[in-house]
Amino acid sequence: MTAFSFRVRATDGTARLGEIATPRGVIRTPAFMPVGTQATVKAMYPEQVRALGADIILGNTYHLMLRPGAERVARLGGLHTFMDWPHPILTDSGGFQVMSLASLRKLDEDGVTFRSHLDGSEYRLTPERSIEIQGLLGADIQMQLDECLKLPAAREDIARAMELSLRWAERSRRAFEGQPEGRAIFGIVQGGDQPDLRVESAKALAGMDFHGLAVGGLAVGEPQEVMLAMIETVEPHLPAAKPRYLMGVGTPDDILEAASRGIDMFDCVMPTRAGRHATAFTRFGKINLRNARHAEDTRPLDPDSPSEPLRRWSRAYLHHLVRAEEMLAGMILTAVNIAYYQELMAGIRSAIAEGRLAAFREEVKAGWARGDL
Ligand code: PRF
Repeated sequence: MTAFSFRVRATDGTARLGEIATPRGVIRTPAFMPVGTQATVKAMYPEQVRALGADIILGNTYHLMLRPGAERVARLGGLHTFMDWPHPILTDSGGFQVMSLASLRKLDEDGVTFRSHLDGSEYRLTPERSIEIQGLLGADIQMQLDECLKLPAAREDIARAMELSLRWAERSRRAFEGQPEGRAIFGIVQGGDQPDLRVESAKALAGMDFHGLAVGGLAVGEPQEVMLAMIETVEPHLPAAKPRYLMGVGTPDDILEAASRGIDMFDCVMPTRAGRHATAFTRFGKINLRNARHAEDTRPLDPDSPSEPLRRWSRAYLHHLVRAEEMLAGMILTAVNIAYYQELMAGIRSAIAEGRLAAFREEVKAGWARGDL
């Protein structure tokens, strides 16, 4: 059985090219993890997600604890078997989703009580229960329970949430003890838009023996420049030998900028959600296929893309599927967007390997700026 390990293969400025080894396979970093909230990357077969270039997907404690239930998934063989995705899975801890989806939330020192957004029934999540659930799901990479505030927020609230998250980090790390060899747990840096609180959080977590660290509490309402400034602030305090994950980010531009600043892992609903809402991400920027200008456009989204979904169908056909509300529209555009995100990550990785990330960044941005002619 392979142990969990991370190795940096090359650097370019603060950017890193690396490899995370897990018993279920290697994750090439910088990596983008498609989101599979409900034990499915919506509209995709698992083998498609894999073929489009994903090494790892994300699952959610919150959704799966409500339905079908973590104990049930465990009885059914664990999340990998249940959904038939044999490659690595990272699960989020649930705190963030409780704050954005659940109702009647009550947070205390020990954990959070909330009502399900599905049927109103009451649940409780503590650091120990979150890790127990992630263990029952069989997640390869598990996340500590944390408290993430939306921005803007008052400094005293940001400080309180960051300190609570540190105490939950210690409890989560302890609860993880005894899980099978090869699994990993990441701590989560909080601290909002306050540089000194970010540094305090990163330093404390760096001393806690996590397998990797995430930067949480960003892309929650602040401008991109604030997000990037916070990454620059914490980066020197994140252990260089461990993977760094920027949670819930982001747009292709966010990813390019954050990877340039030393982030190794990303996840976001953007490519999958946008795909179900008629938007395609391409080298020429975003294209809204609902727009009437595509009605008789025989060109594919990108004839030179290495990915079949961008080459195969005309824009006119995709426009028709969107207007007719056909399921295939969401299926094709989700594939297009996962392909584009993975193509971007592969481009970032090659550029770091060759020491030309700055030039790559300018080329990619020029393509987006050129627009879809
Ligand atoms: N914490 C957790 N999950 C998250 C976030 C966080 O801060 C974010 C913030 N962008 C997304 N997902 N646990």
